[in-house]
Amino acid sequence: MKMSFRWFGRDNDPIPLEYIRQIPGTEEVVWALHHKKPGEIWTKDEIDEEVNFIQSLGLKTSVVESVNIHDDIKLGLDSREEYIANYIETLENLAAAGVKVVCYNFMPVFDWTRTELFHPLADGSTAMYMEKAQIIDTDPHELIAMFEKGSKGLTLPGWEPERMAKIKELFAAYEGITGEELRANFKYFIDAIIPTCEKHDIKMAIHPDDPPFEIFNLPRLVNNQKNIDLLLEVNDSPYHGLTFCTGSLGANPENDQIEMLEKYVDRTHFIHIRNVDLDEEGNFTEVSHRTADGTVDVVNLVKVLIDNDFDGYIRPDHGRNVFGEDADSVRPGYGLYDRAMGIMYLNGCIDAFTTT
Ligand SMILES: [Mn+2]
Repeated sequence: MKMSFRWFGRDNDPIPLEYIRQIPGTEEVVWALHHKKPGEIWTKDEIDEEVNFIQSLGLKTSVVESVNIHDDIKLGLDSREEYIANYIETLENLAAAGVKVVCYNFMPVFDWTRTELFHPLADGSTAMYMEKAQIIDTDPHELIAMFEKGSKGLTLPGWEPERMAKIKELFAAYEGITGEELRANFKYFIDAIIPTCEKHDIKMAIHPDDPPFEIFNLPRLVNNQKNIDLLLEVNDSPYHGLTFCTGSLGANPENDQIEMLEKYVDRTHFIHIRNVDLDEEGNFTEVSHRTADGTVDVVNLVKVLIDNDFDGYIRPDHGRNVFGEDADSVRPGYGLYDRAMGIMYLNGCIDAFTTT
């Protein structure tokens, strides 16, 4: 298994690649062209420039997170044909640059959702937090009104202001869409791109929905065993696989992640490891990677990977804000220090299970 670290590019990430290289065992940078909008083609020149820069620092560029999917594809509109053709061209260009795995998601309207970005922990650090009731009890129309008033009550990171300005239209477009319809639109997309993936040896790794339950009446496709089974069944190619995210799946207490990872490890191309501390009301805090600090059994999840000779890519996922790191400059959850400690914890688990 290859250890990696997510990085948001020279314009967006204050963490120098020179520092990432100093985290023991880290050989890969998980990257993306973050200025690209969903549906746009990533050109060969743009890809080469980024890949060459990362590689010039001695790091590899095998994994991209994410190439986002245009809403017209998720909605199954006629205009999806153009966006699927663009996606295929992007995959061809990425494969030509040596990229092996593409992480993406198929969530309607929102990328990940939290209610607090700097929730104080007892040790003086802060972490992202989600209060389930605040999300579950919010009617989409109330939510739209909150955004129109400029409320900061809910945090929806990763969405550019242009997208938030369109939130009303997006909700209207998705109104009434069922899980079955969304899955059919997913199948249409994956069936269209998989021949390209097989031809050019580039694997698709869909990320679980975060949080792993319905929010604002929007359906979910990647949140529990039943739905992941249905999702994988739409196309049997091994090039249609998962990003197994232990933090996302860990926010649903019904997910037995050890059982799930054992079941899906052969279709898993990328794994995000983080711990969450899930309480009885379904609220969760993103804690340190250590098993004892939360409700995810990180040690035994790593053991499943080792026992199954997992040869894909792994990265620490969100970390806390620790050691006084400037929370304004790094993206929430994506500071250097706690993720570097996460890697060392994972390295310890990996070594403990592989050393003879
Ligand atoms: Mn993740």
